[in-house]
Amino acid sequence: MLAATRQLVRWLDELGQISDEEARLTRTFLSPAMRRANAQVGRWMQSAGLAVREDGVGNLIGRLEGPTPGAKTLLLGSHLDTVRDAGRFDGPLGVLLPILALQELQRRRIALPYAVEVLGFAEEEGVRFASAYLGSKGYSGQLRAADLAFKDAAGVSVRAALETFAGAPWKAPAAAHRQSNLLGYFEVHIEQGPVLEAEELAVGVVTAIAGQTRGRLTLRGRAGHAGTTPMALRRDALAGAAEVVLAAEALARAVPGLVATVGTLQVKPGAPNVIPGEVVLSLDVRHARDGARTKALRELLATAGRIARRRRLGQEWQITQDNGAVACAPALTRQLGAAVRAVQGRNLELVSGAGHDAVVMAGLTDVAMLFVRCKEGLSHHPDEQAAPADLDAALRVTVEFLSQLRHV
Ligand code: HGY
Ligand code: MN
Ligand code: MN
Repeated sequence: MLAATRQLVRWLDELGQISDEEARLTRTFLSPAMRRANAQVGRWMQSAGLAVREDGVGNLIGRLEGPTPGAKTLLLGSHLDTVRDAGRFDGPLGVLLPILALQELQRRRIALPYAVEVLGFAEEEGVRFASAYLGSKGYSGQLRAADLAFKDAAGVSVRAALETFAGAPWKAPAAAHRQSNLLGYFEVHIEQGPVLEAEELAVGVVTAIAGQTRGRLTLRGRAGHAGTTPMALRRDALAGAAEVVLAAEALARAVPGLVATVGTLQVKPGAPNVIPGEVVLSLDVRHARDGARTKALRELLATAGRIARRRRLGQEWQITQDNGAVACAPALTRQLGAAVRAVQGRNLELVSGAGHDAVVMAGLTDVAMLFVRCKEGLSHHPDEQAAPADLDAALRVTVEFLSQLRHV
């Protein structure tokens, strides 16, 4: 095993301790833990000889200049934010591994014919504002006014949160690069699924990333006394939401390749002896084919409308994220596949059901992704685990890919 891989394991463990919560790993957009994580990863980037900066959206950027001023740049990275009660690999692996791959290339005295930027995106999961990819959108000049208007549970907008974080009025950062001076974007990420484990492979190459729509469905009934209001007179928003949750599950079970998830429920006013007057539920719908996803969403909202009418509830739907499926760049992916075969002997191509910053970066440049096997495909869970031997394979593939990369 490479010494760099042993260092990677230590860094992942150390970064996994930087959290906004005592007993579990939670690091959300612009939080105090995010500042501490950026500072720590920034020091590691500097130890690898990278020039480090933080942009106006809180992304951490480490740059290694190329041999000539006009050299093109290869972007490498992933996200440093996490879900609640997260594992320590989802995101940070794709930021820390490239730093150590660059150190390994320096150790082998391999000079790259291009510049490199290692990116630690500030917000990929979409936990705080229910809208994912705000970091990579900001970095790539794709942040929109609508994105800045999203509000968190406390009613704070993205714009206000950014101004507080920066201590200055919001100024949209220009896109960090023009497409013409980029070689592409490469992301290493745990698979978060069972395929590599079933195939007994350490790594595989991503061909496409499923599209996803996220939104908030608000059901409004009437709060009332739990003891004196007859059942027939109630307009119980939570009972209605419960029917919607089960309808989402039933539809996804019925449509091959469709997944639908209600991950959060906000119940108001939220007292044991008060009939819930209002519920806001999050909805996350995904499919590898955009037509199937949009059709399923239409059906689900129609079902929710029938439930709301029957229960005399008001209904409001707000989309907070809508990304079509994205194909990885064939030429870049072929080169990555060659690096996988050189290290692992065999390559496997697979589609990602999870979203990644590569979805957004595909709007700026060619993208390629390397997946790393994770135990039982478990992710978004503290027991998320990638074996050191698999991390070693991923690091060797990345070193091989970077050293062989030819401008396509
Ligand atoms: O939700 C996802 O697909 C990713 O983990 N952000
Ligand atoms: Mn991720
Ligand atoms: Mn994730």
